Amino acid sequence: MSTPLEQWVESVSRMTHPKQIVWCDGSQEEAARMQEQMIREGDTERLNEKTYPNCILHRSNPNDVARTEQVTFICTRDRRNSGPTNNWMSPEDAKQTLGGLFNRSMKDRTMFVIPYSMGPAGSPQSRIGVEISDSPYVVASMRIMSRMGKAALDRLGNSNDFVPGLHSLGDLNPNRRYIAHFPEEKLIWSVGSGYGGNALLGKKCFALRIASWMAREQGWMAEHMLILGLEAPSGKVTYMAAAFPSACGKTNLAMMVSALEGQGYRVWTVGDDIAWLQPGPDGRLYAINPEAGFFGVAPGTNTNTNPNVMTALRENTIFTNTGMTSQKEPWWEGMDDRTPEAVTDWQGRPWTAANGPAAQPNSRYTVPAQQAPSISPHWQDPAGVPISAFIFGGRRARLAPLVYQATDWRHGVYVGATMASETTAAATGAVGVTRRDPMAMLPFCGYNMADYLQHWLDMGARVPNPPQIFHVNWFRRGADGKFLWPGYGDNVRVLKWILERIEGQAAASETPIGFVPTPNALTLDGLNISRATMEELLRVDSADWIKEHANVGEFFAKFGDDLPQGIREEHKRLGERLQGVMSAPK
Ligand code: OXD
Ligand code: MN
Repeated sequence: MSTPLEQWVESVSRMTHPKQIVWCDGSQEEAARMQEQMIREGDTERLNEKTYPNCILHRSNPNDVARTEQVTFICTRDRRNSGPTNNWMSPEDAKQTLGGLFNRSMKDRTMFVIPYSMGPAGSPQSRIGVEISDSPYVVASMRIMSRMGKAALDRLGNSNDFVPGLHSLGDLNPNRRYIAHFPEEKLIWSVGSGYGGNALLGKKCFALRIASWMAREQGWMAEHMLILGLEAPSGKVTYMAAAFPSACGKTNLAMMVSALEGQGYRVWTVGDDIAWLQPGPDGRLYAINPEAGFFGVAPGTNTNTNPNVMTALRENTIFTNTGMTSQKEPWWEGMDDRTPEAVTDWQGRPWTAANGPAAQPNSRYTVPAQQAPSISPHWQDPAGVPISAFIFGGRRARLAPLVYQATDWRHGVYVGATMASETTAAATGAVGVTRRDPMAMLPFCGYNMADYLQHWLDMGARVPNPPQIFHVNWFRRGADGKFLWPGYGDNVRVLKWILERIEGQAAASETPIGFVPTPNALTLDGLNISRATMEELLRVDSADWIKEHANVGEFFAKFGDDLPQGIREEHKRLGERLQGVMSAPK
């Protein structure tokens, strides 16, 4: 009798006709074979063995460098359950369209069966997935990003409790590219792209889109959040989880070298992109990082912005679409002060500035989490870590102050639901446009976002001691267009205020949008920042917020009657508070 997994593999092989089938075991030898195959295929080079041991540089097809949200579908039987913010196709149509593209798509290729666990060994929160792919790059990347191989297969045994994900490169034609999710069947089909977010199916497709659906069914949460621990001088570590849209600095914040280390404040990394959270026996929310590696944006990463990752990525790392020096070292804009001579650009051509940047703006490093000097001793704790604060944030040149605190859970959910950010290169489309992105989940929520917001409200009632909720904005600019806040390691000053608020200590003034620090409440020792700049960073401009409130109203209108009552009420109350301030005697 064959197992459910064997039956699925057999049915996929009947559809895709691979040259051969390889079951991946996750071993070192297998990883070396994948590297050799990629190098033979001509899109990958080995980097300098002395300075970057066991590192490779992969160059993708130039038309395949980011997530493609316009061809990402949530295929529910009833269109309503996919909601107004997702693309929808009926499961039948999706299977027919994609089925045509999978038909014989592996004819001359090897089909890899990749069993993996999202979440640490022994954690009741961990889940098994199996990806079938014809890309050795996917195998090599999944080995870093998840616990891949024999242990996952052993844990699965004869069970059918796994999320199947089928991936084929197809012909990489953007017109024949589809990333389809069937949440009712817990199934993923992706064809026509080798890009991480489209092709490493454990990450966005499973750990966010399918998992968010499972989490709602089962009473937990799957969120686009980093997880960090802030150690105080007493040695006590307080854990926080933060949701920022793609390429807004989650990895840098999670791995920060604190500017207040001399005062005993230190940051430990648990995860940089995804958190799975569930209520613990003590009435708090506990988070695990389902991933095992970091898939971070390279440009702008350097020894100031993220020294920990710069140390981590000196071995066993896959670089994708960065430039390369004549010494066969990876290079990207903003890596250091030098402009090395004779750089090869991300498309393998001698780099000249006329051809644009040496590194593609969304070029990436894929590195084992274990290699980060800041990795928390608890990052693989099967029970997870207890979360005391949720932090929402985005890129806002104006409007949002450096930090503010919601008044309670429901208001905090509203703050998350009204998040917005100026877009970046992590997804295809225009860069720099403000887009509403509730909880940074707009591209990743596997069901109707109105139901997702209701699930957030419900979780507050289910967790007696929920995290307190904050909002940050590292990206506010002055009249001269320059950033007002130094960011990076100095962001610990904001985390310290958050910690003190949780402990009921730090000073704040109440404004219509929530509690904002008084100018003296942040620890600014060693930072050269004027009082006027601090005031500007913390300013709440009611006239601007009234415009924002109207804009939020337009966004919420998309959900019609499905918008949860609790969100509706918070929206109304914010409007009243803002009007109250505007009409108050000056
Ligand atoms: C990512 C993304 O790669 O959010 O993490 O795009
Ligand atoms: Mn992300």
